[in-house]
Amino acid sequence: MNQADYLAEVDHYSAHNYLPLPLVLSRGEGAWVWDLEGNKYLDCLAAYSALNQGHRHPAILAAAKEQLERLTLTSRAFHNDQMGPFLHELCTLAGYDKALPMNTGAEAVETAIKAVRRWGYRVKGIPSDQAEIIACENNFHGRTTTIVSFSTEGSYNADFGPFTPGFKIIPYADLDALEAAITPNTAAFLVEPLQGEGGVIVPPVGYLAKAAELCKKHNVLLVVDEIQTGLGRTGKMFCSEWDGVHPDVMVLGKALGGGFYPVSAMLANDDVMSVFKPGDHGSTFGGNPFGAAVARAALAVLVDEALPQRALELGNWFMGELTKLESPHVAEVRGQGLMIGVEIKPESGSARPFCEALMKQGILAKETHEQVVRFAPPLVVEKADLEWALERIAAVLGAAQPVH
Ligand code: IF1
Repeated sequence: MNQADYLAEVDHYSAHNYLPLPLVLSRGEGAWVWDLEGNKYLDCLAAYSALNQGHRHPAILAAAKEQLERLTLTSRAFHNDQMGPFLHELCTLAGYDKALPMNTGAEAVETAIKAVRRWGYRVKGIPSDQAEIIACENNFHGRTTTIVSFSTEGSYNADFGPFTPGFKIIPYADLDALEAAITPNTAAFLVEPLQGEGGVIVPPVGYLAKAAELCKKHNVLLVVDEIQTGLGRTGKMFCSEWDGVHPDVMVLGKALGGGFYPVSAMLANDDVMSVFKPGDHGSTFGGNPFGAAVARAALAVLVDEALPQRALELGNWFMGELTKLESPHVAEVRGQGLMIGVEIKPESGSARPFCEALMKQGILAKETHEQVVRFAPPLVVEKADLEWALERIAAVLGAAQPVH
């Protein structure tokens, strides 16, 4: 089969819930991927930050192979010898008493929603079924029916109702709105420390710290979704660290699975996590020995290779170079670490044609929110790779005429 055959097959058999760039990948290594014809591309999306450690990192590959040879799945009806060490290492790294392992990001968010609601009733004393969770405009926390209930993006929730009640929406990075929205029935404030899908929106310095103070003052749990921003992406192990915040509840996913396997987790201290008793919550696959072994290796790589520091240094330099391009099409370059958004001016059209032009130059980047090209390569990317990319990005963004 050639590329056209693969595209036609997907068009025929797959639900049309995506509009991918028209290329078919068949191999990956580090920050690079290859298509069927052997053309090479620099992966500047990194599976939306699920590939922070790069494609097929050798240490994670070795751990995965070793575990595949021994034991892959037990269910939580029995113990296995990987889950305990995984949760121990994760809790030590992130500074929490306990972690609850799930698979996808959305499942970890759902887990957090259940935990904070139950905490609201059983610890805070909110009357039955009255608990409120505050979330932000332009949020992205996943695609379950409950999570899209508080999405403000029509395409994520139009005609998927009726929706789960109990969520209040406030503008992002608005502390007055947060304080005004808090009532005695507020169990939690759920927030991304930097909005990824929202268009790489970096809140002002101090926003999360002040939000944390407000939450503390009103006995509201701060739940930070670090699924995309966590595990090194923004130049710290966790983006919350930029503001010196240790959230009451943290949700992780994506890079926790090292690009091999879906692994997610909700982390909290005992005061919150103790609301779960045997039988209250779970997952067939959560905490399975294969995922746990992969995640242990994925975490070790982040630490051993100091990937947060690498993201910081490369990100600062790369963002500076992008800013220097002075492209006629670029309204703003913004980001943190290696999570960078380049906003295209409305008069230059949408971001999509720029992504298509970049693809032809060997760079895979994905638009978000119509106007933003996102650059978020694996954190193992070499500076020389980014230099190579910059020349091509300059050619695409520097062209006097918008590319079509
Ligand atoms: C897709 C977006 C990114 C997330 C945060 C929870 C989840 C995600 C902050 C849910 C997932 C993914 C989903 C993926 C594309 C990607 C994405 F464009 F959709 F919004 F990264 F920006 N919290 N984000 O970013 O995690 O259940 O998917 O494991 O195609 O939907 P999940």
